[in-house]
Amino acid sequence: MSKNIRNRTKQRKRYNYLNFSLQNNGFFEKPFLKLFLFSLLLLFKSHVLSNKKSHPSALHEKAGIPRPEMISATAVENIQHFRKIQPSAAELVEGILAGNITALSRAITLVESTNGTHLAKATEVINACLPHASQSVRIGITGVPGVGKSTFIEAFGKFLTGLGKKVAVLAVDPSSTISHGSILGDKTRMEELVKDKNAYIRPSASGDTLGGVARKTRESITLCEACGFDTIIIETVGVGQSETAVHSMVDFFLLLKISGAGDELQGIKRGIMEMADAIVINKADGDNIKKAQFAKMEFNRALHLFPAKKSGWTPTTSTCSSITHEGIPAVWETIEKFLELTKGNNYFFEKRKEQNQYWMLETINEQLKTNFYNNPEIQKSLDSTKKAVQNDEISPFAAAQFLLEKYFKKK
Ligand SMILES: Nc1nc2c(ncn2[C@@H]2O[C@H](COP(=O)(O)OP(=O)(O)OP(=O)(O)O)[C@@H](O)[C@H]2O)c(=O)[nH]1
Ligand SMILES: [Mg+2]
Repeated sequence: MSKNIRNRTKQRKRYNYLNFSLQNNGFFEKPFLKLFLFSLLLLFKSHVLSNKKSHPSALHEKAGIPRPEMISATAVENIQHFRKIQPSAAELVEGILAGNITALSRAITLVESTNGTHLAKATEVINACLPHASQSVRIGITGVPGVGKSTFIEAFGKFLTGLGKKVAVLAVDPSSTISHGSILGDKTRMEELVKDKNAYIRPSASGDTLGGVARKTRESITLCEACGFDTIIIETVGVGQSETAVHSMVDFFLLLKISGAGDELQGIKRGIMEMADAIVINKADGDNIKKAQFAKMEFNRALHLFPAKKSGWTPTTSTCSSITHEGIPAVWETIEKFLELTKGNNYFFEKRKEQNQYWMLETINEQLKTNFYNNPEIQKSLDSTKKAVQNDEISPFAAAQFLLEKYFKKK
């Protein structure tokens, strides 16, 4: 009983205490809370204002990290100079002739531009560069995807810069018209060459037609040569028409192959074999050496079945490994022999003249086509005429004639 009374007294005491503290809370805390919140607000405001003073806008730039010493101050200055301003044609030419890579890249971008206003400036730059194009050798390299073109160019390019040469790598890649340049991804395969100050790697131009892309690469060659590059490598994927375009802009055409399952000649286009000045079997390393040797023999036999070349050159076959670099110097020796022969019999110079004519005609064809399809009158009638042809309402030839007449009348 007495325990019960003690418990109840305890409970009452606790209740009284709680009651008292609640009452006190109500009484004391409200003004305190207000004061506390108010001072918090003041603090926050002053913080924001002081921050605003030091960061006037969201675009405020921090000082950043200092430039590492290994980066040349002159190079940075050159890049900044050319980025900031839109250099005139004369300035670009001056930069290119002085060996400035930034000026070269800008000029190539100009050449690749589809903006009509850039055309005149690009033409001016190219014309001014033409007389200064260095004595160069232009090498075309083709091969199916995965054959090792990029790896080969990395090894071969490094070998050439080791000889004191200045190497420019350009590309004609039909797939790049969609993917905007495959060498760009390939740059990872050319890790060493990318870093080499005597090498310049440019992803292939993008465009609507192979002809357009190839023409831009052809013009880029002139710019690279004027910039002092004496060895120009043009890479292309050996699937489609791009080899013909590349063959028409190089002195030496190299077909890269790998050994297969003994059926080396299967599926290889006769046209590509005919164009090749050398067939190099890549990946001749490890277990693959014997197979590569066999493939070499087979290609050699096949090449002898082709008629003799106008150049007087007998195409060669060899093996190499772009990984171990075995056989890479021999490829250059072959090219040197080719140059000696074809410069001696004048074929080298005659071929370049022929190529120049080819590119003039190609450019006319290309421009006429672009101009035709961009004509507003043609654009208006093209779709309906196409439909009429599809529905046999008009013959394809009559429809073409109808559109051409429309185009020339409006000219
Ligand atoms: N063992 C060996 N592997 C090689 C050699 N050359 C290239 N490869 C490998 O073959 C693969 C394809 O090489 P790439 O250089 O990307 O071939 P690619 O012809 O440029 O290919 P695409 O750019 O797709 O047309 C890579 O995994 C290379 O490491 C070689 O000489 N030996
Ligand atoms: Mg590649």
